Amino acid sequence: MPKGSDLLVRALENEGVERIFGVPGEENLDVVESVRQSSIKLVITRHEQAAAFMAATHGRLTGKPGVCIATLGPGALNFTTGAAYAHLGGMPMIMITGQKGVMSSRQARFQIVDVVSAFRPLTKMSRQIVGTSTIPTVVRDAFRVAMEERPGPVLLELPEDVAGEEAEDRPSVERHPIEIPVAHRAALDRAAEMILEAKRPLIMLGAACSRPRGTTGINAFVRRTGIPFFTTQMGKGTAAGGSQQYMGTAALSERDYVHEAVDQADLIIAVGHDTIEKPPFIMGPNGPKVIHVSYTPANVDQVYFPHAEVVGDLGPSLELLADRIEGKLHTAGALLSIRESILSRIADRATEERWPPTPQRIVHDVRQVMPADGIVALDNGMYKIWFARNYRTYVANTVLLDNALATMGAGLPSAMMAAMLYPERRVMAVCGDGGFMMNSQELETAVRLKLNLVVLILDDGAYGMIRWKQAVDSFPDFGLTFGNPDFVRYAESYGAKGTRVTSTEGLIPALENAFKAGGVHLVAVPIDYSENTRVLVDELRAKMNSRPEEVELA
Ligand SMILES: Cc1ncc(C[n+]2csc(CCOP(=O)(O)OP(=O)(O)O)c2C)c(N)n1
Ligand SMILES: [Mg+2]
Repeated sequence: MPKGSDLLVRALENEGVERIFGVPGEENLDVVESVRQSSIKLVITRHEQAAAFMAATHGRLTGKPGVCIATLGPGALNFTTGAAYAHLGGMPMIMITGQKGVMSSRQARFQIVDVVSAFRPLTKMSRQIVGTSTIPTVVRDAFRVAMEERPGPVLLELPEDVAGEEAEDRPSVERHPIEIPVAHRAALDRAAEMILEAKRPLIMLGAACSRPRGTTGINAFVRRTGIPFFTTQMGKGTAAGGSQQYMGTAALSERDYVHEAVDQADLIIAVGHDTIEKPPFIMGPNGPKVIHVSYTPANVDQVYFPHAEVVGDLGPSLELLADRIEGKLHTAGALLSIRESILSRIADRATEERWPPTPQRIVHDVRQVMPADGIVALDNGMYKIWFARNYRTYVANTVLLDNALATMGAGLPSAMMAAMLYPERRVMAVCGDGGFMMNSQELETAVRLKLNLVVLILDDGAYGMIRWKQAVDSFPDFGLTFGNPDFVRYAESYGAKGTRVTSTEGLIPALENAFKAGGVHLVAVPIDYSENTRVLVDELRAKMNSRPEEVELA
């Protein structure tokens, strides 16, 4: 007779799960044994947080939930940041946590935390499995809830006595495809009319455009309409960044060069925008009209209150919208005249030779060693602004950044997941010295899994972004610096390779050699952050006559 844990693992196999990430505790041991006897691989991590980041990134990249496992109490609570990351980022994920027996227990309240309640605000669904007979349906439901728009995390708590209990043999619930409905004809007509009336239309591609299902329809819409576009940080690459219609990426909320296009537009078609992102532009009473096109209706916020909505499956809905306007748009390219001046000022000084290298130079050099389909996974720090703003993307999901929870610590685990899924592509984690050390223990996991991965560490001996904001706000320089380990020896102690870059022209060869050598390779480079103030404060202030304290980044 099967046990509860066998039914659970069988249901996971039925969902196509290939790996489970995590750190088991004694309450998970029946599940671990069932996994051992299954086709699923157990990937042990060195911290539950990293397992949750990996599972979430699996969901982000494939559209299918990644699965992670932890014990009760302390293990489960280590999932909280990963849950929030998936919840805000719209990434499907299933967390499985253990619990003491519910039918009888000889442990009093030892290690017991109300995990199901703790995760309610961090998930789409959080529930305990109370008996073996419901396992097949609960698991199927959990996967559906996690995958449905808007995707996100689900927590299932499996008490150890339910896991170990002999169960009636029940088949898993069969999966069937569900197509997302397409936008209503009336909504499409209304939007088409607004677009045809616009004199200076602009498209914005947001986070939901990065869903693996949708990118072809988005590309075609941009091409067929001829309207210039910009992207949010999480929408990068969703229509070929090299196309002649790309106007830039909104890394700041206002006053950047890309906002010259936003300020002149009379209509913005906001495709797949999700207000969990730091606002890519600020709507005001006198600004452009906005049409929201996405899988789900818009949220109304102080800075985002669209005038019309087209809700439905993105690709097919955009195709129907393009059918209505293609060839009739006589002013589609009105804003293209300012494209060159925006892009050239953003690319300014990208090849400067000063030592240590500037953020612009590092972004430029990383782009040189990454093929079009290479994946850069960013942690959170000052450099994220520079990569979002300056790194050109040609393929969706080739810059994995978190402009939603914006947590430190996800750079390395998310890069590891990308390397597992796409072993044939170059994958690089780009981390600050602060964020890297938050999950650096996973270097051991990466080495054990024999991943090919380059980890670029930007060494400024500080929580640089906060230190910079402190200076911009005229506070004294205080409390934000630290010492670092010797990154080369640190890497070597894990069985990885390490290189320290000692000249600006040495960065590209170091990265090339690291990729060519294969395995896990850490490359540390110092960074000159004086450009933060020169460009993001002084230059933009001079341009817009704005006050530095209005620049909101962190
Ligand atoms: C988990 C977490 N803690 C704190 C913050 C606030 N924060 C944002 S950026 C930053 C500094 C990042 O330092 P580092 O990783 O070294 O990158 P740098 O800005 O120095 O390049 C901090 C503390 C955060 N976003 N996430
Ligand atoms: Mg730093």
